[in-house]
Amino acid sequence: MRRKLPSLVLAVLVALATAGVATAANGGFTPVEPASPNAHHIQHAYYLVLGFTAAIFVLVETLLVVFVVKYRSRGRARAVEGAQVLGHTRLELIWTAIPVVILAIIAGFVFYELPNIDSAPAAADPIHITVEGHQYYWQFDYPNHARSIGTLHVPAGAVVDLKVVSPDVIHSWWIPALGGKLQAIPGRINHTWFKADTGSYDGQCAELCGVFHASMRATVRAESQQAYQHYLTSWRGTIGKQIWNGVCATCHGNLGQGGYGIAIANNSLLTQKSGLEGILRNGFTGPGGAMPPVGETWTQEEIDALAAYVKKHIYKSAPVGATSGG
Ligand code: HEC
Ligand SMILES: [Cu+2]
Repeated sequence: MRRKLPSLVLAVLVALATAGVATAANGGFTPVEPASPNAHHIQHAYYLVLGFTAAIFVLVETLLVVFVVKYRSRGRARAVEGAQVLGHTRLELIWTAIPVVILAIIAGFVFYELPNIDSAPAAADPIHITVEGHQYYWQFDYPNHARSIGTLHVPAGAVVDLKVVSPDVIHSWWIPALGGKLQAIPGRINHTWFKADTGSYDGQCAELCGVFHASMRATVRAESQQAYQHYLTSWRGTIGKQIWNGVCATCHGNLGQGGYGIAIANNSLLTQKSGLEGILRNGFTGPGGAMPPVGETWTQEEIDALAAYVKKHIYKSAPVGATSGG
């Protein structure tokens, strides 16, 4: 009895600690709350699999504990073997058949849900947006040639068709609340879609694409039709800032004070548009590391907007003697 008490206390404590996790919002066990029909259908499949695995887990663990107790040694000498059991045809058939049935149900259900995950609602007249994965940012092109970096603006409730591409390496587009992952592969065009409820949904590149993969976040903002239209007409006013924050700051720091990329706040290239354009379009490697051709697909207008922004807001903005990168 003296030896059982500590293990019992430990078991209860472990049970209490994990119960908290299990009942916390979402518990970390289930996907984020879906906000698009395809994400809803993915979640249905998830819950079906979770149901079976949870039931099997409980069954196996219960039997394990029951058997440990029931067939304990009861003072039998260590070297003496317990009763030997040889085969049980009926039991073996059952535990072969049941998994086959379970797998067939799961496969059948997934095939049943797939069309709803794969294809957008037929009647809709979708908005076509191109999603371009870059080292290390997401760029969005809208029907009227508007563009945004990092944040995708869409009207809530509209069916949005996404054309997912990449000019450099493989990335993976993933906003969990709005559906599954889709790879952005150089030389290929992939399609996915969503129909988002009003709100803001975060995601992250889901394919290791280089040192700053972790900074490759994306937000989808599903807003009113007016707010969406407003972005389409006003994007030029913010694109310089969007590029700085979404692209350059990842490596050079918010104020150009340096990080992975060198400190550039005092770099006179920030005031020379053509020189700046050269390194943005072609990238370059120096003693301070490699800068990818982050601006290879930017229009002249965007380069101009960025050049104006850095000249005004970044050049000489960081404190003198701020850390230089390495
Ligand atoms: C993936 C990281 C990364 C990103 C993103 C990035 N840079 Fe760089 N950048 C570097 C590195 C590394 C260097 C230093 C290379 C060297 O000189 O050794 C550099 C150097 C520079 C220089 C100095 C060039 C010189 O010759 O003195 C400027 C100016 C610059 N970057 C501007 C930008 C701007 C503007 C952006 C955003 C459009 C940007 N960078 C985005 C990594 C990056
Ligand atoms: Cu990526």
